[in-house]
Amino acid sequence: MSQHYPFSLEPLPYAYDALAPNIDARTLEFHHDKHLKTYTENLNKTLEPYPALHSYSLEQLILSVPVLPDSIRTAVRNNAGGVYNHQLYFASMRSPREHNEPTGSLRKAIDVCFGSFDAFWQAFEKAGLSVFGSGYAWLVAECGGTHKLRIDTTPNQNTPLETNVCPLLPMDVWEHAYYLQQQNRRAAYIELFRPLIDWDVIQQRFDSCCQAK
Ligand code: MN3
Repeated sequence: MSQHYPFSLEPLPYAYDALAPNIDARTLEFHHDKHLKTYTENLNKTLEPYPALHSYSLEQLILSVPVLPDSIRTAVRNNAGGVYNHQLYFASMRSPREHNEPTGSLRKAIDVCFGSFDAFWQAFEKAGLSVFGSGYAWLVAECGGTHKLRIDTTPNQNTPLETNVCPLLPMDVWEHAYYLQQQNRRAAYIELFRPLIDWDVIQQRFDSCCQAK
């Protein structure tokens, strides 16, 4: 993600029906083509009168939120976060697989930090259910030498970048992520999210962000 203003709507990395039946095509189409598009357009509208910010990447904008002018701080947090979080979320999924679990160094870190993959998943599911209103559950890495993993939640479109950790896996638990298909059944959506996680991509994030910090 090395884009700058004007930000464009990044295409989905798969077809609308690629995640079916776990997430149906209509849900995915609305989520990407309406919700992400709106965040992208509103981010550009917010930044348009501020040429000094036009060279900033999404990450730089998010990290700059505390020092931005009052008049745009909330809009940048919501819309840069909205674009960043959704791009990461869509890129974290692939077609559903049975027995979908990570391997390699990420699996080892999960086993060390949570006890087992099942224990991790139970905690992640609980975090997703605990978000009041709209937000995300995250698997993040603390990259200060230990590669310690932990689960966080963020409200609205806030991102874990603000707390100086490496975001590995976002789970969008806004109602718009599941309402068309599941109505108010967030737990059903979370259970169906598990087979969709592209652990190869999450492993790559674990490798690269921990090297960079
Ligand atoms: Mn969303």
